[in-house]
Amino acid sequence: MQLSFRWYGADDLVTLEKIRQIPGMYGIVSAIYDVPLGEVWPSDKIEFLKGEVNRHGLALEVIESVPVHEEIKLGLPSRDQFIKNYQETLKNLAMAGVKTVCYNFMPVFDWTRSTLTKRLEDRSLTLSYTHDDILKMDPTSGELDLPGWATDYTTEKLKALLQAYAELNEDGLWENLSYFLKEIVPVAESLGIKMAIHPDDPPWSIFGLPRIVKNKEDLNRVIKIIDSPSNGLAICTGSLGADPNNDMVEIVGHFSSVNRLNFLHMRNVLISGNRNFDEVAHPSKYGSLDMYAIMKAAISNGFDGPIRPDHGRMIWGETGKPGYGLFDRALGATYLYGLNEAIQKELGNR
Ligand code: DNO
Repeated sequence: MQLSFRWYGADDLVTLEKIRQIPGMYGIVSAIYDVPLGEVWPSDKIEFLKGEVNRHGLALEVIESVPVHEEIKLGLPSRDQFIKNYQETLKNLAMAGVKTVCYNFMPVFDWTRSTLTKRLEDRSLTLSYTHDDILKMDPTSGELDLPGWATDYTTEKLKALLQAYAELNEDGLWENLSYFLKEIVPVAESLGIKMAIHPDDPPWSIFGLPRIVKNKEDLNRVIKIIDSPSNGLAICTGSLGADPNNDMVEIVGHFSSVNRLNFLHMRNVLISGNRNFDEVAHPSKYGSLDMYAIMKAAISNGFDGPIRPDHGRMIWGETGKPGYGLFDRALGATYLYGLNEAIQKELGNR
């Protein structure tokens, strides 16, 4: 297991100095944040990032994410140029020793919650999702602003995008994912990079947008588009696990056994009703997921790749980027480290 931590670069309140002090920490998961979406990430910026991370005794082997331009997802003629740029970015990343690249294929909006500051019983603050609240929201109103969202759209542009996706529907989105992967995966494979698609979060349609990476069937369909270890998955337990029909132990075990689990995000969620959930502390007892069983399914089926604690709550008065403070994620990392040690010993590995 390569224990890793997401870091948002020089502006992140959580510094590399702090991250390196978390027991068992191996790698940083990061990205280049100051290159416009769709453009090639220049080698000098990547080398600089790698230098910073390495200087703190940490590895830079995982990128999350190289974002996929909306025009690729929509299948517009301009996609070919954006795909070329993506291939160039992969080449530059491979030169710097990057081995895993995470991405998603969610139209317009990345992860979505109805509140970023729900107070749990222990007084910590957490991210929470209530489907009825989402149904009442108008994403084009300009009032909504979530950390996972692109914020530079005008209302008009957003309306046009929503309309274009409604017309595209799920079948069209699948075709466009297929087109993208057929261009990207062979390049990634030749560079020794493993691509890892992140599932939709939450794993159902929101705002009438098509979403296609929601369950085991979808994940299977993705990996069948091209059969290559470079066409793999970033399984996020908190994303897929918000749907109780997704058996996370089975899903993680299966994709680990077929060598398509390229990256693992460990987060626990407490499902409180149909399409309602809170993000909770990582240990199993706080949520609906059996984190031990999930870890064991991954490891006993051969997974030894990058893993990171996903979102944390805000505890001990910390403020900062929603989901990405230091304290609760560090506790999560230590918990994962402990699970790994116990599981490895159980399996007789050390
Ligand atoms: C949420 C994250 C996602 C993820 C992207 C991957 O906190 O897990 O934003 O990074 O969907 O492309």
